[in-house]
Amino acid sequence: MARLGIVGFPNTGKTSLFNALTGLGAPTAPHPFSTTEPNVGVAKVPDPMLEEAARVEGSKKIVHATLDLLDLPAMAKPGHGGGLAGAYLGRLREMEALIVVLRAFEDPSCPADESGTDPVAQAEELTLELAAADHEVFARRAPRIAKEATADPAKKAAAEAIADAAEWLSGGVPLRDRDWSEAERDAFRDLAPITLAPVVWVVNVAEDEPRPEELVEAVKAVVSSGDSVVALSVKIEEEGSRLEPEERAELFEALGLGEGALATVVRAAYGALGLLTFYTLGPKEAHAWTVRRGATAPEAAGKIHSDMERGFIRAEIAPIGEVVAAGGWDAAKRANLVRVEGRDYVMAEGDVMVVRFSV
Ligand SMILES: Nc1nc2c(ncn2[C@@H]2O[C@H](COP(=O)(O)OP(=O)(O)OP(=O)(O)O)[C@@H](O)[C@H]2O)c(=O)[nH]1
Ligand SMILES: [Mg+2]
Repeated sequence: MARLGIVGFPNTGKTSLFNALTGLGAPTAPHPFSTTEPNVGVAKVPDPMLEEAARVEGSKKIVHATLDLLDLPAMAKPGHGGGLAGAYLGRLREMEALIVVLRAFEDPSCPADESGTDPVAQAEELTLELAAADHEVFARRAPRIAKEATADPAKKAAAEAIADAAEWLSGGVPLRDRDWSEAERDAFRDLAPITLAPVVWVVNVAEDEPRPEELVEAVKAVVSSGDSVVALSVKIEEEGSRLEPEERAELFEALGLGEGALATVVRAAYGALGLLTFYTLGPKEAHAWTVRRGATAPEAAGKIHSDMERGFIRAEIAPIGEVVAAGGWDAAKRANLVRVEGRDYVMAEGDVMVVRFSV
């Protein structure tokens, strides 16, 4: 299961966002460094199409796709010795993607840390800190592996890749800003770089922020081009997450917020992780499954049950939108919308699948 870490400077609203995304009630406080141990939880990937499909199929139960979230302690400003604490960086290295919370709200009752309320300044500083942390590791490894490579020519390519990356990072630039080959990425793996992981930046704006889009554009201009940037009020989203769905819809409607921004954050994270959703539908349950993008039909079948991968014969496939529009799987079959695919079929986002297998 993919692990996403929520990070940022002190008192930016990380734990509040974690609570909103997971429905949990981890303690928050108006003073910095209130989180000392990571909070762990699961976020449901919002999926209106799955709910529609469950309705047309008459499924008794709905199972959403999920993401594992960690709410991490605040990132401290480096002390005079410089650099972030090793234990903290160790945790970041275990994450497959990061959600960074940037504080853009003023609130005298919970003063901002010295990192302030300018989201652009925070994004720039965080980027530099994380690049510096990776640089330290790569620059330490580079001369050693170069030496090893003189005795073992098989290590030559890896040594070059690591030296290259150390040089790149010395400019304060994240690794993900450059296209690295598969072999280069493999060479980096043991060093568990932080700046290769995709980032979703969340600008935590005041409830009455007049121009959140401008803040989004300003942050976009200073972060990696592949990163997502979302502006939202964590406070409103957290309040909304505690309401019943209908009440929440009413509140967000009144505020002109649509479905709210949490769904956007989760979907951006899901996309950043290179995952796609496929579905199985039936009277018992409508189930969303997660598989990496590029997975074949047998690999996807293996997510449901290992027997289905081992004994895979073929799959019946149709896009969920067409299944819903047709009025259900059987109706979609009658309308010839269901295709038969073999072992080599590469799954597409939103495929509904029925696996034929024998073991
Ligand atoms: N006004 C306002 N207050 C917020 C918002 N988000 C969080 N807060 C408040 O800010 C304080 C800190 O929130 P937390 O969620 O604990 O922040 P954190 O980033 O986890 O803090 P640390 O773990 O101490 O780094 C709490 O008092 C929250 O109620 C917001 O969007 N608007
Ligand atoms: Mg916290």
